[in-house]
Amino acid sequence: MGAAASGAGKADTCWKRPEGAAGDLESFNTTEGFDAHGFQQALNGWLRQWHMESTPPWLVGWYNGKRQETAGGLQLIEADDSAIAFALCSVPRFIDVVGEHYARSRPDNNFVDAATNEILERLKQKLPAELGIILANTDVGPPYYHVQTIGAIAGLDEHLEDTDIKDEEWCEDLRADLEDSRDPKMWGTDPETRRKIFGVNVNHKYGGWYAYRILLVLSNVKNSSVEKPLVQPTPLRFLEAESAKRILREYNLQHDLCLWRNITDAQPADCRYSPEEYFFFNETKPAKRKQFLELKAANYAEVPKLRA
Ligand code: B12
Repeated sequence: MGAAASGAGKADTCWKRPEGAAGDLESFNTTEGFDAHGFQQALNGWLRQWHMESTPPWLVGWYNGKRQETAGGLQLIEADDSAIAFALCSVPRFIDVVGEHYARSRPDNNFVDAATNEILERLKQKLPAELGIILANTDVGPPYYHVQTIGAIAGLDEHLEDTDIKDEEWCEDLRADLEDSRDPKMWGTDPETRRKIFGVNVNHKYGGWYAYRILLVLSNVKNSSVEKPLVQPTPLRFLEAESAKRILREYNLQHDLCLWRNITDAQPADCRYSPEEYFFFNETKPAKRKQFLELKAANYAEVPKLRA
């Protein structure tokens, strides 16, 4: 039985974060014989303190190819197809990083983006320029990138579209429910938009309790010069048909309850957002988010130092 179900503490946990020593990152300063997986480990070692994690390494061409196939070539990454890249996600307890950033900098709005940008700048300083670093906050554009496609081609998570559900009657029912529930004031009157089922990504460890934040491309590191050339992984398919339906329905119909984020009822508590995180990330009013962060900041005995 999982800890969440038994209430027996943290025996069943996803809290074991990827291994890797943060201090190693600067040593990846030559492009020849580049150890892409070793770099990912060092990156994860550095990211751990920010409550973030990296995808495995992937090639720009895998992403651009998939965008050609599925979206007519929209939102491509402008780098060589053989360049190595990573996407960085925030995971549970990222709210603490956002709170600390707020207490240090008191931004007026876009509190999460501002915290992400601070991490992005720290990472830029840390990484050897020889690698041809390109960094972008994927919640802010232009340029815009389709991060769910990145997760899918990198083998981090499973991408679910309505076309994956082999039950047209079920899809039609969901479309009808969406049309009834989506307010035309927000969604407009076009029936196609109001009936659209949006795709969602699901991670085997975090379910949906994480978010894509940063794109990192090592534009000078090519697949021909890495120690072990990368081979594109087979797309993940770990969800049972019934779970896939439940998640797609919850994500589209009542995403703010966040039930779509659970793979099972026994999802360990530390693989989900904390209660305060749940409320903060569901809050859409900037003034209320600001007030939440003010309350959080009042609990620090001194201005929090940068984590790295
Ligand atoms: C715009 C946007 C929205 C818009 C529109 C939704 C949308 N999907 O477009 C609105 C405001 C409605 C929205 C809402 C939400 N969003 Co939003 N949103 C985005 C954003 C910024 C861009 C997405 C985009 O480009 N849309 C353009 C349209 C055309 O894309 P699309 O509908 O997905 O269609 C594409 C795919 O279907 C793809 N495709 C087709 N076939 C196939 C097959 C395969 C295998 C693959 C890989 C792709 C693929 O091609 C299509 C054309 O581009 C992304 C972050 C990002 N940078 O990508 C987050 C993102 C998609 N949102 C996210 C979330 C969590 C939400 C919310 C739950 C709110 C929240 N933040 O908690 C709600 C839920 C959605 C709902 N039920 O209404 C997460 C999803 C995480 C996940 N696990 O999948 C993302 C990735 C943000 C993040 N930082 O992680 N969102």
